[in-house]
Amino acid sequence: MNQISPLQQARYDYQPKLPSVFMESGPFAAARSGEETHSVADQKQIKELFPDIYGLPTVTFARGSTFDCPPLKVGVILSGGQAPGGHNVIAGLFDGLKALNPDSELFGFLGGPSGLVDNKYIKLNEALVNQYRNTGGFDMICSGRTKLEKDEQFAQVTQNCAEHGIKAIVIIGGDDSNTNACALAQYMLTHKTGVQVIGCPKTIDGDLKNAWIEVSFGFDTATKVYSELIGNIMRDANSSRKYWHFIKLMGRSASHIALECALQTHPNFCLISEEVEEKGMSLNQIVDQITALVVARAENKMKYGVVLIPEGLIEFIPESKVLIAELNNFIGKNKATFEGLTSDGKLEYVVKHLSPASLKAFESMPLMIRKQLLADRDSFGNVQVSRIETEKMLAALVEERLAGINKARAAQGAKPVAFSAQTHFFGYEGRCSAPSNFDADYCYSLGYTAAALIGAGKTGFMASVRYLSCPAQDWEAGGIPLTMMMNMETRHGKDVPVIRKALVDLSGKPFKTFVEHREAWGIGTEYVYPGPIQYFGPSAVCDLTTVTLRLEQA
Ligand code: FBP
Repeated sequence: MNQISPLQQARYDYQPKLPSVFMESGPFAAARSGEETHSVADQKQIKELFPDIYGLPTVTFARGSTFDCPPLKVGVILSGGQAPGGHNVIAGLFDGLKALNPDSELFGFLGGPSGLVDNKYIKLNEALVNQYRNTGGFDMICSGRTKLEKDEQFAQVTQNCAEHGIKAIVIIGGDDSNTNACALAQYMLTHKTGVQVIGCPKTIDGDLKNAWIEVSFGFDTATKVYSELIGNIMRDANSSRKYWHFIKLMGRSASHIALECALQTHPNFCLISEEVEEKGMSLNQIVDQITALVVARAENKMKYGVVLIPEGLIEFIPESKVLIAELNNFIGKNKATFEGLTSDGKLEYVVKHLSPASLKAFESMPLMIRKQLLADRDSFGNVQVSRIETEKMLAALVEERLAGINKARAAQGAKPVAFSAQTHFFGYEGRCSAPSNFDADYCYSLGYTAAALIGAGKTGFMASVRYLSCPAQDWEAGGIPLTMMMNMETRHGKDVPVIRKALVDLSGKPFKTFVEHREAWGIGTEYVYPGPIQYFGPSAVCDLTTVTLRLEQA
């Protein structure tokens, strides 16, 4: 065991808060059924694919009385990217199961979904769980990105569950992992295995949300960590007054992280991918906007600034989206030839086959980005947009644009606009941070809710904890059928059922608040320096939720 820091030692003693229904009734709370549910779209197809889950009513826990619960054997996996609080979901699940029956057992399958298929596990006991309470990371049982979606895999999972006598599986993951949880739940029902499947909403990206899942866990902590770092950079920029900082922020697709960080710190410029797509903005227009701001600030003697860029941006710029689709398609079809080429050879090969519009978009990008678009591909041959250094691309393009402007200024005898850029990418810095009090409480409550759903015999549900901007005791715990979040989408040329990603709502309060202020933040220096996450002290400081959640629930 590694040496433990004094802070972590103190965090072991932190008792996460639970909704009052669990404080009173433990996991024996009564599962009250609500309204019958429907999927967000494509009801007919979703119903046909998940006949035993579709339409099930939502569940809310109310005060209940103890019932005789047999010892339960339950398996748990962490799936996808790390998010602060995962260990507390497991701790809440463990405590909930032990409260249902002290002889219950929890199997932690290792390395994500593949552990469940390959039967790699450890049994979680009190001593082990105690070492991970209120800690960041997923290292207790680790995570993985194997897709659990084929019948052969489901059959293997069934066999493993039968071998151990496992009656329920909890899948802690994002939209894709919970889509797979739904398919597994349906498989278990179709084959009458008696194994229940419950999902828990995880992802720092914050794109797994709806009226019942107000936020996925990890978003709160990760955005606080990034906002602290952005605030520190802003203070540096405002002290030295010589750099423009271009900061890319994680978030595979949606811009929730960038928006939340902007609301917390008030940068000079922040792109929201969803707005870029809606307005059909080109890369040139984006560069023009940033350049205009650099010039305007320089005219006010401010040679510095901070720009936030969401990680998924490139796929939301219409011309780049078409380009990426063409590249994915072409490279996917010519994988063998493509992989045999050098980096320069790849460039020559693809330019011969792009449409004129995509060729123009491709050639407008700096060489480094063109190479990145061709270099990093996932197992399906798709470009991994998270590895595209858009922060460097934008800084380079602004510099190029300014060179032209400065040439014209020189001809008129005007002083050049000074511009010196620093680039950053904040992502991994926040994913394994020790959970904020909010995430520690929320995650523990989600795990406890999952145990209560298992005790109530539910399957094909996602644990839900609502009214999160209220004090924890007023939170409402329950569950929703996973089918409620689904629709049909085309993936790799096939129509498949998936949980719909929640992108930034351009008519929602968080985005509107940002729009109201962005001009003033652009030309002024209204930076906010949030400082580090606080774990001890006044509740107004320690239990603060995100600005997004507060605005959404105001
Ligand atoms: P999940 O959706 O699995 O939670 O992961 C989100 C994320 O953190 C994205 O923000 C990022 O693009 C991606 O994971 C990076 O993945 P990897 O850890 O494989 O580099």
